[in-house]
Amino acid sequence: MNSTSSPTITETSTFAVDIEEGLSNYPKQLSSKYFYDAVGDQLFQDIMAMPEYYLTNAEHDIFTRQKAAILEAFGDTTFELIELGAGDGTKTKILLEYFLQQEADFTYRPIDISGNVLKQLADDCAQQFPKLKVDAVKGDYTKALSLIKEEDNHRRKVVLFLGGNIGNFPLPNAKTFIRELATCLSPGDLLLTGFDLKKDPKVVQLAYDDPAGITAAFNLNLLTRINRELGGEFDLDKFMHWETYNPLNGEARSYIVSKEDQLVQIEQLQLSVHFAAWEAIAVEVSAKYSERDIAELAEETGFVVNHNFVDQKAYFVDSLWELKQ
Ligand code: AVJ
Repeated sequence: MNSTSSPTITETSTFAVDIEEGLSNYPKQLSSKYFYDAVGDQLFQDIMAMPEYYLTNAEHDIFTRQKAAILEAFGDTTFELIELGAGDGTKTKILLEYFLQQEADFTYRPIDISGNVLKQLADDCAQQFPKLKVDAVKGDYTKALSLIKEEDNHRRKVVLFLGGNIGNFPLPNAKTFIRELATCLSPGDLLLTGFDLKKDPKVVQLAYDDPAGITAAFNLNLLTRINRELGGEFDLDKFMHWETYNPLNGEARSYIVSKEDQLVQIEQLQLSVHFAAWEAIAVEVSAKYSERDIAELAEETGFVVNHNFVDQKAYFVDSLWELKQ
């Protein structure tokens, strides 16, 4: 597929099944991958634009200042550029533009759970970079891994996993995921991962609990989505957003907390969910790393750290790894 066609729509939706399971568990949990419906996409754009959410600016700083060093560290200008959780690709476009200027020979394969942003990204790329070959695929990370595995045109793969998306895995799960990713790659293939660094806990806390309440709205929108798509009857006034940052394990975690004892019907699941007063649903992990955590993760998953590209405030690192023999 080239840049002028629309993205391939490959659905791996298990929304109803996952929601039913998550709300039947104790403690209750819902996956943050379901934040990204049309409203959620817009709210995430708003989050990226707010001053407290430093991650976006930090990675923007890294790419603007260090794009030449990044391409140079690739060591080669022919590759397959695969992006997991590409989103709107605003920051990636800085790299794409530079790689094209340098006449790198590559196809860009963005994968994202949200069809809306992916379509936007493919259209933007077609507009801005008419020569760029784009093959966009809608899907979650499981889908992404199977695509990477199937890819066998013998070009070196460069996998982008930017923006702190890896943070959505608690540390042990990140290890499992990267190991699985490694089995889909060949020695010498590269992985560029964005890690949000451990920093002043107040800075982290504010990024996920902003005074304007945008993050709260983003999280609670998941209940609205359940209402709309599954005939749920959540009353958003009876729930609240809660955020904690644990500086020891680096996990920022968000919860949706029931403010009272209540029963919520979800028609399409034929489910009636009981919440005790102050019972919480675990919804998102956004893990933060130290450079040592990053080095250990690379070591334990079969990679060597080639280079750490850090922003000026030392808030964020894009870490380039190479898969060992
Ligand atoms: C898109 C996963 C990088 O965890 O920082 C932002 C999502 N959640 N604010 C993150 C998010 C609340 C974000 N990632």
